[in-house]
Amino acid sequence: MATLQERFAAQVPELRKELGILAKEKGNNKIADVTVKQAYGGMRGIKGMICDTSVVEPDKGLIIREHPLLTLKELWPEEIFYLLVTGEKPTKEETAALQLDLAARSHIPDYVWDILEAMPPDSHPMCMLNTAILAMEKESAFRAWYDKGMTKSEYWIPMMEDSLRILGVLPGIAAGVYRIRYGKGEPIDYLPTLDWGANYARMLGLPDPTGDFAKLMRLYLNFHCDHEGGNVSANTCHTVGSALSDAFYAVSAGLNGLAGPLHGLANQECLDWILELMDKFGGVPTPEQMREFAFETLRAGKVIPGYGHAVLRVTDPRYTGFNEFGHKYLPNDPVFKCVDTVFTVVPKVLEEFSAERVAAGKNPIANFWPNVDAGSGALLYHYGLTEFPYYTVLFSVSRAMGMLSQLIVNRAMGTALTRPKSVSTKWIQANA
Ligand code: CMX
Repeated sequence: MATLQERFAAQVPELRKELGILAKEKGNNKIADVTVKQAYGGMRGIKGMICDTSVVEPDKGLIIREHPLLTLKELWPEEIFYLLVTGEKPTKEETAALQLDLAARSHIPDYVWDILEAMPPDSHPMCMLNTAILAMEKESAFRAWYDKGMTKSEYWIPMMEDSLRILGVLPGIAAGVYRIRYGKGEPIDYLPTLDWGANYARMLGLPDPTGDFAKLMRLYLNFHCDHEGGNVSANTCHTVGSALSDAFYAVSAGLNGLAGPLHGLANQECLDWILELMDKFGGVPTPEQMREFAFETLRAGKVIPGYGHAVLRVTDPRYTGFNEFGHKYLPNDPVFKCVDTVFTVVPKVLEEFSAERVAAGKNPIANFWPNVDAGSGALLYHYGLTEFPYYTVLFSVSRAMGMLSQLIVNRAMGTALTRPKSVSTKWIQANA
């Protein structure tokens, strides 16, 4: 049995050796060309950074350490974290040791509660979460070790410490944000005998007599864990971390990116859109009514939340996994039924709208299929988590695993300070 820290420590020398060989043998090989369109277009598709925890294949979706996501859906989130960091699935004993370690780090200091209580009552839950993480920066082991003096080869050790501390407190802080923001009563303590996902479900304080909500939370935390390195939150976290800012700074920064409506906030917007749709037609609308509503949204210049993706070109396997859960546990729920039917209507609408855009000289919509955010809200709503501005916080608790595992691996690899070269429009005019 090896703890996560011991297992990763054993891997680091080999990892560094491989990198040394790669740099020597392939250091000057080319991996990308960049067009002017890409430089203006959010650097879409440019290969210019490394992420070993996961990749997103346009035609397959998320692959974690060589495993397609849906083959991992039975894993609990803490097992996924172990896998993200080490590339190996933990044994039962290793999982139990990690659970104990997280529980031992789950105490939330009083000043965090004071800060959250003092925030304006209409603060966005994402702002509350990110503020709380940032407030705990004074605890950073990385900063303490750095101030005392450490070698570069040791960087990953306090980064691992900070990561485990953040993961230890995160479900409790996130659940506390829910309870404070929505007047649900005092925060609930972490139960060391429960796993990480079920703890989060329990600390939210929603009734769960069947244990199905805890199952959903484990799945939810599993599915949102990572999405390679270039998305806004991962990329932001990576860039901040590359300056050797500690994990509290880097994760809080990454999550501020997740709070954008084109990224994680789509999570809250999706259900809003579905409920508006149901409200307008007094229940589950017919496919024809959905089509009309979808076109109305598009003609008003808005996006249909939960559809499209910067990388994916197929239905997101995470949508498929949530859809399977819905069919198994809540097949007759009206909101779930509505989401399920939207899937049969919206891709066609987007395809037609894209053709109209192209005819009008605009760029096409690259992907008509649902992403992760299209399917999860209806499930949360069913179990009584009806405050959809909170949904991105759930996403954040999960995505912190991806960001933290990337930070640990990057510090072990000695990843360099991020500093791409920007050019001016005048330079493009003269040189491109
Ligand atoms: N509804 C309407 N228009 C859409 C669309 C949608 N669902 N998806 C893409 N488009 C539009 C874009 O807004 C863009 O229009 P402009 O050129 O006028 O700005 C055009 O189609 C081309 O975009 P694209 O190349 O297909 O996609 P991008 O890589 O630029 O954007 C994304 C990807 C996710 C931001 C976009 O599909 C979108 O806004 N979707 C809805 C919001 C959403 O679900 N976000 C969550 C994504 C998952 C996540 O990161 O968390």
